[in-house]
Amino acid sequence: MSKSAFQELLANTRRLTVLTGAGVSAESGIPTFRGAGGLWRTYQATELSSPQTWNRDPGLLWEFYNYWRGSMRDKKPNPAHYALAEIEKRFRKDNRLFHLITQNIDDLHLEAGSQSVTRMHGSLWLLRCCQCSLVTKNQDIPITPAFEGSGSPDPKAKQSKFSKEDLPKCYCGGILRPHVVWFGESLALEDMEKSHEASRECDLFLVVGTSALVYPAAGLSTIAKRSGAKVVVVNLEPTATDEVSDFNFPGKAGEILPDLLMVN
Ligand code: BJW
Ligand code: ZN
Repeated sequence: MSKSAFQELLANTRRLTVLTGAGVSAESGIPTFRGAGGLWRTYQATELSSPQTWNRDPGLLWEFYNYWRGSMRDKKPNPAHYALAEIEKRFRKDNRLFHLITQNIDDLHLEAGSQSVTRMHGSLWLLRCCQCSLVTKNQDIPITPAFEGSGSPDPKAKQSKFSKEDLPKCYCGGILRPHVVWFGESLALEDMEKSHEASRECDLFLVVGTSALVYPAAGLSTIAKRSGAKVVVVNLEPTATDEVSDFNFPGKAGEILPDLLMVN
């Protein structure tokens, strides 16, 4: 499929669903998970952020998230985020349906103006109480005064020991954790339902900047394909989605999307 064939398809699309991953935020300066930069100290970020680490040492995990929140604070949406927000606006204006499913926890799609968004893996800026499950927005850096200056990613950094008193607390007294989804944890039911529905019901499924290795997100393009949608991939590299894709646009999302979606 050439760019013009894609654009003709887009013009005739009634319902567009987009799935994004870490690659869409790479040009905002946020490292991807499985690329260079996916390490914190000697830990692979995806292995560190787990229910097992949380149960063993919540202070260590908060040290990691404290660092990550600090380094994300000044990150801004890039042309890929803005292109997706603009195409949504155009679809709305024409009474066509649009939904964006993101695996990212950085909230940059929302900052760019996207409205119909499912954050499958939660948000770095939401906390959840381990006792009463209340979810609250929180942008404090440091997360509590005890974490001031902590969390250096340097492998030689001295590991601090945090006590229960140092951790952020809910009004009910329970400990607060990041409202994100770790491996082995279930996604919120409403997010699962919305993602499945948007994948099943669309006629064009656009997959941007994800390695498509992590389920259930990785299975959505197959659901879309089996339901009759055209599947189109924008990625720097070949990915697992290529097995079901109708066409690939290789390259950087921030360079390809504004042009492909004709919003530049
Ligand atoms: C660019 C670019 C540029 C770069 N432009 N492109 C079925 C089969 C097998 C296993 C399972 C299964 N169902 C569930 C599982 C278990 C597990 C899983 O999938 N394991 C696999 C590894 C095999 N899934 C889960 O546990 C999920 N829970 C669940 O399903 O519950 C029920 C259940 C549990 C257990 C068993 C069975 C059922 C939960 C998954 C949670 C994922 N969480 C994380 C961490 C979030 C919080 C945090 O970070 O602190 O989410 S892991 C991490 O990976 C993060 C990401 O959202 C996610 C996906 O990564 P993504 O976005 O694809 O990033 P990368 O780095 O992999 O790829 C970047 C891509 O961008 C690359 O392709 C680049 O080329 C590209 N790129 N620059 C365009 N400029
Ligand atoms: Zn609580």
